[in-house]
Amino acid sequence: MLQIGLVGKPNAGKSTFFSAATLVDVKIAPYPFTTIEANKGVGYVKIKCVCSEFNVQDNPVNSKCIRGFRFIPVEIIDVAGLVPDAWKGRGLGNRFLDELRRADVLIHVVDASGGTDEEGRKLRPGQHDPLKDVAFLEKEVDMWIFQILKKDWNTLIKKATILGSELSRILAERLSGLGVKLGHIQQALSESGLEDIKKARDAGDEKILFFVKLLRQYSKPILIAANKCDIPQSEDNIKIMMKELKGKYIVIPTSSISELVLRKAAKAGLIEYLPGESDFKILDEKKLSRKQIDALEYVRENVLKKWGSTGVQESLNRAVFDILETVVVFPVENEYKLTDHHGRVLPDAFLVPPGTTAKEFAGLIHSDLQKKFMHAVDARTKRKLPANYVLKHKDVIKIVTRR
Ligand SMILES: Nc1nc2c(ncn2[C@@H]2O[C@H](COP(=O)(O)OP(=O)(O)O)[C@@H](O)[C@H]2O)c(=O)[nH]1
Ligand SMILES: [Mg+2]
Repeated sequence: MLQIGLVGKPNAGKSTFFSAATLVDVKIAPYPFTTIEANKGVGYVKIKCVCSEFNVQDNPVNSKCIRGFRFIPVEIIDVAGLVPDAWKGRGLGNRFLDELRRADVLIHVVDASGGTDEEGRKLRPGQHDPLKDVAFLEKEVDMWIFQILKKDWNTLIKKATILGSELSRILAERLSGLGVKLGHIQQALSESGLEDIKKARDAGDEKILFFVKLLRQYSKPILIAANKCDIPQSEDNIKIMMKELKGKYIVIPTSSISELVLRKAAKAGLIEYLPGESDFKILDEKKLSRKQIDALEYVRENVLKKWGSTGVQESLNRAVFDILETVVVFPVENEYKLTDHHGRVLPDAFLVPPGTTAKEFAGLIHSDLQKKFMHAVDARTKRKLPANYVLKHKDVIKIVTRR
């Protein structure tokens, strides 16, 4: 499953974001190092489902369809707070960084109110510059990769020279545990001018670090959730962050706590609310206390009306669809009825990396499907698609195999 890592300093709101996104209760407390074990859970990205386009009633199996929106599962990990110099092992740093190995994309939860210092200690809102947190996190992840590479750099170069193999392959082998792909390494090597083994051999720390920065951008891309947008002091900070980080980061104003309040109320049947929506409806006012109504109204006025949504769903969606450019594919066995062999309509929605071909997709479902692959069929046009057809977002396809 595609994995999203939540990162940031203590008390930025990672666990609250995690609880909201997964609606799993985890310990939420106002002091550092509350979360020692990284929490893993299932959250969802949300798309407009194809059921309405085909005008069918679907029977989702691997995902959920609510009011025409398909919610597709992703794995979310809540990593305990990063403190400065975590890469040197400070504050259980390495352990936390290790938790990010498998992450495809990171959501950096930043306290946009400026109400926590760099170690996560409480301050009055407005006392800390959240832009500093962005730079700090970049540095931590960069130094983490750098120290791993630096330690073995000469050995790796020698190995590439002796074996006569490409440096990128040797590096990919070394970094495979970090979830760094060969393509990312090739791209970063070429952009840092280290493709040439002689240049790589002579590279100093600065040059290696430059390569590492590029590598981090490709292999662990980051989206910024400017959290606590419900606090008044956040407004100016968010404007500054958006301006300063423009072109470099996607910044999403977020109020994790508001999303948690709304999801809990919706789960309890008190309100009608779908994640990502810009409003909610109170179902039965009599069941709510004055305090609960006030809290909900506060969220409506200070978050939903002001920012458009709580930002939690948008953060997940944009990380998956805008940063990773993930494509959703609906496989079916009957291209007319859009069913699987049990007769279920549009049962599954798969998240696949951009550039995935029809035959590769068959392999993601089952290795046997790939072996016996003949062609695919586009359920919209009923046309045959060749093995090397590159899947498009929301394709509905049937895989045809040899007997
Ligand atoms: N006002 C406000 N407070 C929040 C928000 N998200 C989290 N918090 C509070 O910030 C504190 C730390 O949250 P937590 O999720 O434990 O942070 P973590 O250490 O990053 O996991 C708690 O007191 C939360 O209630 C938010 O969106 N708005
Ligand atoms: Mg936490």
